[in-house]
Amino acid sequence: MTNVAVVGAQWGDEGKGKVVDILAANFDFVVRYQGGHNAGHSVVFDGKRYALHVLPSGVFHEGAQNVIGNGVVVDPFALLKEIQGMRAKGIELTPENLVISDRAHLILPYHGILDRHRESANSERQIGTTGRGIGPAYEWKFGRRGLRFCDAQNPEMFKARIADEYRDIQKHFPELGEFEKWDLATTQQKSLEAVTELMPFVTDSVYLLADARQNRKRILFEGAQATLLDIDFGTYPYVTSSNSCALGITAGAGVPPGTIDQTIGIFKAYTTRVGRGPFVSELHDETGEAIREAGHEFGTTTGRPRRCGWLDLVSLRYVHLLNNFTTLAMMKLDVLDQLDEIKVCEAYQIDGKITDRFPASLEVLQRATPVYRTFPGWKEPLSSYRNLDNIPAEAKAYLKYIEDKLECPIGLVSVGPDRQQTIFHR
Ligand code: 2SA
Ligand code: MG
Repeated sequence: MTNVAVVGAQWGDEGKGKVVDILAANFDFVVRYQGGHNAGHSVVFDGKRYALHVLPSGVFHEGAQNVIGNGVVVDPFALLKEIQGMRAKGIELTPENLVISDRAHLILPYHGILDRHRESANSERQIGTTGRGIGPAYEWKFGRRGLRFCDAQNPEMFKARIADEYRDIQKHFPELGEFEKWDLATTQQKSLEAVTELMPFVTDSVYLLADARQNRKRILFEGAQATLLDIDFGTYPYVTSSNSCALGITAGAGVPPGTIDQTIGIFKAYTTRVGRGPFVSELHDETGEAIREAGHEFGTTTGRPRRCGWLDLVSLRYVHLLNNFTTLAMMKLDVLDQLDEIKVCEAYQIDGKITDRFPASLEVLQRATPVYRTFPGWKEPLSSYRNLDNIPAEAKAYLKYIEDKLECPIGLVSVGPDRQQTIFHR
């Protein structure tokens, strides 16, 4: 097995960053294929916590080359800030260990302004975005008016195109307040400066990854957000604007189908969601609060409290169909340590009928109520276990049940945020 994908199986924040960081030591390339600095991947080791946004989670390993693929939307200001932040912590990003695809689209200041404006203007249609300009940047990309890193090779054309877009947005949204800070000349000049500063990292990643495959280098694909936030398969319109499941990898990284040998589905022992949208197994009681507190469930990028609920096997089975996981990684099992009982949503009841299918229609999904199976808790801290054979019988039964229901082995169980607090299985 050479190439592996790490993909979120819920609504994000499953712990992809931790898994990628652990695996990265064995890989030559770590590739992000979608999303942007809306992501918040945390990595903890040697007592320090690092939050990554648009940088791939392989940056802590010297041997790995990190690639920001063509499918990622890059805010050049945010990326520069992240690189500087890493430098301050002793992690140096150079063209040797970081590469940006010349085909990657830019998030420019007006995209962020538009995103935040929409989120504040009309509460009916709020998505609960991160306000980072992700949606508008993808709109520009698919509307064929986006700007890419390679476009900055011609500064005059680059500036002229910014002027076109800027005036167009201002015409349609004259009320956008933040334009005062980002007038046209400032936007043109600062954007060009920021992109120029990043140019040493920019390369044609199609050839880079083709060479890598030919030389049998190992590639790790790192998903951001997750399958239920996928633009095609998630809970539309409460999704992010990219194909965040494994189906996005070939287009977003520029590699042919068949490149991926193994796909690891990352899920938490419970479910969380940040932002709006349906969540059938959501808890609105003190158990939900307890999970949020124990799991520190607050957004890594925005600090927003995450909504918490039980594991949902209906959605997980659907997600598994799309990604065809070869292995599962169950994260944050230790967060459930203190609970008397643990529930799992096995089916939905919709209009009086029981179903195990995850519906496309949001209206239908909103009418679904969970059908639960209850498990006794283990009431013991799991954080120092390093072998699944010794864990309490109740925890073992919970894992076994999930493996059987999903027909997929759980190959890794996380019992704490540190790299060390990980149990490998099989
Ligand atoms: P956007 O900004 O357009 O991508 O928002 C659209 C939806 O996607 C959700 N989304 C996320 N959900 C979980 N985690 C994400 N990353 C950060 C984190 C988020 C944070 O790791 O905690 O800090 O708030 C992420 N990014 C996007 C978003 O909530 C919307 O539902
Ligand atoms: Mg996150």
